[in-house]
Amino acid sequence: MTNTVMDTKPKGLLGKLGHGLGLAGLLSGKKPINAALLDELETLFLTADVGIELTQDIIDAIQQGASRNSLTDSAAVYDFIKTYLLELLAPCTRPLVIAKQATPFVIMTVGVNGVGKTTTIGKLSARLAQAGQSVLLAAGDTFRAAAVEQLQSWGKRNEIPVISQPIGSDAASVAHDAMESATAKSINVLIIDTAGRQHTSTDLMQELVKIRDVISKKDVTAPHEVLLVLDAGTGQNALTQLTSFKEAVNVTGIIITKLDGTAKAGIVLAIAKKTGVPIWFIGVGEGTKDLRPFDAGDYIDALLTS
Ligand SMILES: Nc1nc2c(ncn2[C@@H]2O[C@H](COP(=O)(O)OP(=O)(O)O)[C@@H](O)[C@H]2O)c(=O)[nH]1
Ligand SMILES: [Mg+2]
Repeated sequence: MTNTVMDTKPKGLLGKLGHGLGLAGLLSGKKPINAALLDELETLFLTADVGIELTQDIIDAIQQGASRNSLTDSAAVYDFIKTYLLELLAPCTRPLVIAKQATPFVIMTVGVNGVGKTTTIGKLSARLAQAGQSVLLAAGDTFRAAAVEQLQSWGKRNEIPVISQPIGSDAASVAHDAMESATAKSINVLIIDTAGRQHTSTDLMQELVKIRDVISKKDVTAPHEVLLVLDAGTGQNALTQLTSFKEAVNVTGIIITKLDGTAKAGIVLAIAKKTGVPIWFIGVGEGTKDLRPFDAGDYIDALLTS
């Protein structure tokens, strides 16, 4: 038996997305498909951080459609783009599912410094607790003093216990303690926070691999998920992060944060193009409720019109 936590439909995403594509305006009416229109489209895509590769793919596909006469005007292009993007996102729209038989179900959270890992863990743990799961958090960012306190304050706010050790402790040892504690207390979900910065990025990846190994030693099936947190505001840089974390710890799900404010929402498409890994949630603010299940249809609607 499984239990999904993606049970609520996002509402009002339209007002929350930062910088969309604004295609509805450009493509309304029945304008001819010509070089000027394609140029404008290209600029809109690139400005919204869709990335060169995917932008080129879409423009090529439109050109092909136009030359085969299957696309005859701008309104048809709008529908075409919508369908194209929905298909692109389809493999990434799988919810986070907490398998009941895993005790605990372990989610290891990774990502560079400042992307929103700790905040996202706070929001996610609140959501899980609300859905009736018992949750335990592990303060695996032992690199920064504030990081442990930040996780503890989220824990306090939502009455969720937090396992921690003093700053500078071995993060793998925190993970080990947390595994023991979660097992002893029959906790459903253990979420492990990690550092996003070490002295070098090699140190960081080595530490993450070590944490992973310690978890697997306690339960060969764990970690059940490896969550990568990406900040939409970092633009194309997010793709580089995706590649390096995937290589080091085999990412199984993504949460994209800071899609509110000035972030360019097209980055979600670039991420989808680069990977079939599910995008479980998106972050649209700093509050507990600002974590929305990723809904491709809502997202595309907001992206195209905002
Ligand atoms: N606007 C906005 N801010 C966010 C979001 N997620 C996190 N933040 C903020 O980003 C900053 C860094 O977050 P933090 O969780 O400490 O990042 P970490 O270093 O990866 O753990 C904090 O000020 C958070 O409040 C989001 O979805 N939207
Ligand atoms: Mg943190």
